[in-house]
Amino acid sequence: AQTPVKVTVTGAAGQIGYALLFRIASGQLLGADVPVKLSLLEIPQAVKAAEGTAMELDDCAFPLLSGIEVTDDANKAFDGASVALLVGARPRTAGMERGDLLQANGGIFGPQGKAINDNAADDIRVLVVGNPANTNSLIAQQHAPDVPAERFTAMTRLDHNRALSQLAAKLQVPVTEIKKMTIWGNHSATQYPDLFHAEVGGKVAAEQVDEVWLRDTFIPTVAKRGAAIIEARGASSAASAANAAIDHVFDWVNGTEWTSAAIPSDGSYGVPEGLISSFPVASRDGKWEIIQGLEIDAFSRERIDASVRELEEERAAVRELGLI
Ligand code: NAX
Repeated sequence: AQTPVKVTVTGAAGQIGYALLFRIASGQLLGADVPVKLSLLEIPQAVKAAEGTAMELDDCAFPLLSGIEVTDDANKAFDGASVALLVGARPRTAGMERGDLLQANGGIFGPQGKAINDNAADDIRVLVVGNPANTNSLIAQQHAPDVPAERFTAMTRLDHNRALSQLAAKLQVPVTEIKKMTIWGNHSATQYPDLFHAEVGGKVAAEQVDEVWLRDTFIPTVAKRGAAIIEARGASSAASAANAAIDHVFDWVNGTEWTSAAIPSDGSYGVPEGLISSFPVASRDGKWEIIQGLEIDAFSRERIDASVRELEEERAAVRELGLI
């Protein structure tokens, strides 16, 4: 039998954790033939709740789930881990400035990066979900000098999936008809969902919708969907975020021709090297590759640049705070 793969989930007692863990244990993260061991990392006051979730995982008697540990010790949680889903983060609360938010998250993602560096398996792959996801991923990466930099990623797959579903609804086509969707930049309101490279029925998507809809409805609807979910549900996206995390890791491990993921920039498309920014990516042999050679027109350039500028500002801020 195959050795179980250890998957660590932080913020395991939270609402995304609750939507995520059962899907991992059922085989959807890595594949229906890959046994998994789960490690649930929480802060001390939430360990008991995470233990409750672990009891429910037990009660599913998942054939692929070979063990569960619950801990508040990051070194233990990441020991031997091959996949780390960093979901727990410090949310922005009323009156909190960006500097305070970055500082609080630096206090989480710096030490977790170091714990990954010191304890994880050689093939560790990290997906940061907790916001501000791109910059939290950068902080963790900078504390893990022994881990290849490209193993640190952040999630824009939820934005990608939102863009697919908005476009499918507009054109009255199944989502499977849409190819080459791309989210560029930061997982924030500045993100740029790009219809100039997306294709529907083999033709450019931007040419099948009117310009006003693209600019004034599509882009803001995708970028502000998180807020719309909070408004409707009274709670932030959880099952859809968990679903996107599953998609991201599954494709990273098993390969894909085209999706969106925030990965360390190599300077492609004018995105400064090292920023963890969303790109059109393929995955081959377990590695993300930025899809090259796309023509970027003035409309897209302006929007990519604006989102990348925000990422640069966040990087400058965490440098100034001594967090990286
Ligand atoms: P919850 O508040 O329900 O859960 C967060 C959990 O993290 C809590 O149980 C908390 O105890 C735990 N936690 C806090 N600090 C921790 C630490 N240092 N170590 C381990 N655990 C810790 O939030 P939830 O709705 O699950 O969202 C989690 C994060 O995902 C938030 O930062 C949220 O902003 C972010 N999101 C990111 C999305 C994306 O597309 N990248 C979309 C969904 C979501 O908004």
